[in-house]
Amino acid sequence: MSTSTSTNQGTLADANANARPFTGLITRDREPENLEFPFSALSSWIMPNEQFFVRSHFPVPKVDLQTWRLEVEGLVDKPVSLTLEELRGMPSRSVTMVLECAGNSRIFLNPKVSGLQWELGAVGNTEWTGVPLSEVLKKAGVKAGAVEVVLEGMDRGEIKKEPVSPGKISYARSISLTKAMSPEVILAYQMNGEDLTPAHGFPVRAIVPGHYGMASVKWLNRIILLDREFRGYFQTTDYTYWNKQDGMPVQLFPVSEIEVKAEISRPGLHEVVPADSVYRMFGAAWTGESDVVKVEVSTDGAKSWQPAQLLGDPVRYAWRLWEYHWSTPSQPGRYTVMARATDAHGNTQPMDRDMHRGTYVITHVQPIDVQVRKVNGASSMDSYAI
Ligand SMILES: Nc1nc2c(c(=O)[nH]1)N[C@H]1C(S)=C(S)[C@@H](COP(=O)(O)O)O[C@H]1N2
Ligand SMILES: [Mo]
Repeated sequence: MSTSTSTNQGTLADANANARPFTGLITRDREPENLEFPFSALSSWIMPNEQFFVRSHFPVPKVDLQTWRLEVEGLVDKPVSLTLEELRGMPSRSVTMVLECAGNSRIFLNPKVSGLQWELGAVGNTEWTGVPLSEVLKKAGVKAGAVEVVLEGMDRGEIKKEPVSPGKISYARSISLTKAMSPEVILAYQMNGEDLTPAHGFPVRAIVPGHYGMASVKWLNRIILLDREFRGYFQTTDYTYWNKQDGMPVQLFPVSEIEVKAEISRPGLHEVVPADSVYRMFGAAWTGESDVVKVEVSTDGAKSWQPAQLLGDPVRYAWRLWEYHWSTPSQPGRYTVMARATDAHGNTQPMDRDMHRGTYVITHVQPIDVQVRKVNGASSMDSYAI
């Protein structure tokens, strides 16, 4: 069972010819190391491994492959314990997906909220290879009554900032059994054809396409089947949002599915754009269990919207690159550009922030302020970089 990713995205290797040079990841936190991709350096549909952002709550755990096992337990017919060799010997598949941290774009929240101050680069799109989680669950035999699958990582630590954790805890998240049995959910040991690096979860991580990054548990070594909702720290205290449903009082839900969003790579925040020229705007757009069908761009502060061109083919769970040729104004000054995406379910990004989402799922339309300037000697062709 192998899915092809050889769509015509491959020919977009130089998709962002006017990308800023990649000069390294931005450090958002040192201990543990949290690194952001400078989004204006986006230059290809598939992100190179060394450009992929890192989001870790605890230090990278030490792994001894002699003793490492992946355990499957809980509501199963027989608990399973796999060595890395056994897991890698099982039928595998590859999935290209966008992995976005639920806190990505947090700098756009006003008033400021606590949490890592991500700009646009806590997101990436790569090809992951591994064993479908469903195959591993079938080996163990799922008992009737199981509804959730807990994914636990080897990393441990104490959260000392409010809300504090009850001492040392491990990183764990759950997904529904239905999602766990879907073919796209894999236990990945490779990223773009190379073994996972320690920062990205060596030797094995979960890959949960369509869900925010927190579901894709790194350093995975235990899977537990439950007949009820999992109530772990990262499922109840952190990574939650308030929502009203079916006339019920507001309730707290775990953040889960990705919502539709477009981001602008070029121009970057505060970039100087030549006046009276044609500037190629470029970016990426993605959504959860659907496909992006439209990206629109506004260069006049959301008064009017023009269609951008979607590049390549749609690939479910991956991002879609887009471009728009902007005829820049002759009047120098500060301008705001925006992009908004719509998916096949008819969801469009909202203009305003929904306060119920707290510090996560930041998908309202994000204004990028640029400086339009007369550039000496620049003809419109100079800035027309494709
Ligand atoms: N074990 C473990 N898995 C984890 C995390 C973590 O701290 N520990 N962080 C999660 C979050 S919040 C995100 S956004 C992604 C980031 O994956 P990356 O570091 O490979 O980009 O990993 C997820 N998986
Ligand atoms: Mo995240």
